[in-house]
Amino acid sequence: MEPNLLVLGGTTEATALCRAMSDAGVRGMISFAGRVARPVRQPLPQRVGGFGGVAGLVDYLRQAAITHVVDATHPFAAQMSRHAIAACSETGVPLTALTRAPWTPEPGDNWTHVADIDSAVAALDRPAARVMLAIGRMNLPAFAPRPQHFYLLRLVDPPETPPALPDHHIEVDRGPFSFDGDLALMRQHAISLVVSKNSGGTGAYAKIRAARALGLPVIMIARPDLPPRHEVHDAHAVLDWVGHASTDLGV
Ligand code: 3Y8
Ligand code: NAP
Repeated sequence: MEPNLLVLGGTTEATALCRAMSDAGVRGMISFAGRVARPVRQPLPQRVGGFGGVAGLVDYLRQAAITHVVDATHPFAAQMSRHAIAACSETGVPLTALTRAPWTPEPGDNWTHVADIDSAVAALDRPAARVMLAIGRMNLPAFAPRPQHFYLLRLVDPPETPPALPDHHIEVDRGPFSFDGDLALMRQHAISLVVSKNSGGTGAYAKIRAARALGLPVIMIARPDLPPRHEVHDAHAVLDWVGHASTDLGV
């Protein structure tokens, strides 16, 4: 049976993998949660929406005759990653994660490492600052107890309801972002502090480089812990893995 991959997408790396699979003639489907209005078009067939928990994903793997799962979701998409581990363990479908290393501070960086979103909120218990809060939409409600700051928010889609942050400016934009763009944006809003997820990769890194150039402190949120799983770090390694995993399975 020829490979038939399910790529759990939503990242730059997932898009690059879909391009590599299309070029190599490897069959598969990319999947999105449906978090934003228009996910970027991909060179593979795509599905949008949750599977319905682990059981739903198990059913999908069987019904779609998936031979391999590639978890190319964002490092903060921890629930999807846990579900993929559980469903592949239950069905015996091989799983690999296409991940990117966390960012590490470079000379000139002024980072405060925090464990999670709530620790970032605790770290904002300080006199009013001008904060670039570029962590997307989903975690914004957690910052309501820190109304003293001005917030520069960057969202993929305009919010249905205004965020509960009295002093904010919303930038509607989707990455990957550029150093020049983020430098200009941070100067335009006289940003004095950046809050960021340690997403890794290149698409969200512009604000970190811009903060370094401007000598700004960064509150860096560590990514959630995940159970151990097979991991690779680029699209070619995925295609190699599919070859080996297929031979092992005799598919
Ligand atoms: C729906 C699918 C590609 C993928 C591009 C990457 C890079 C640009 C940078 C900042 C940080 C943030 C956010 C971010 C980046 C890439 C990548 C990445 C960060 C899209 C996309 C989907 C999402 C979901 C969205 C979250 C949000 C997070 C915005 C597509 C554009 C902040 C993460 O409004 C919402 O509900 C947004 C939700 C999850 C985090 C959050 O909590 O709000 N990503 N982002 C995916 C789905 O439905 O399954 O349209 O392309 C993808 C990308 N966003 O193909 O080139 O690889 O990470 N995404 C973070 O890192 O902090 C923006 O503003 O500086
Ligand atoms: P999450 O919290 O880990 O997952 C919550 C639920 O959303 C999952 O249980 C699943 O629903 C559904 N889901 C998540 N990713 C999916 C996918 N690729 N395909 C189908 N269903 C998916 O996920 P999240 O953090 O909300 O991330 C959602 C999407 O945005 C993912 O594609 C992720 O890669 C992307 N993204 C997230 C972040 C971030 O900061 N979290 C950043 C950049 C991109 P069911 O249980 O019903 O199956």
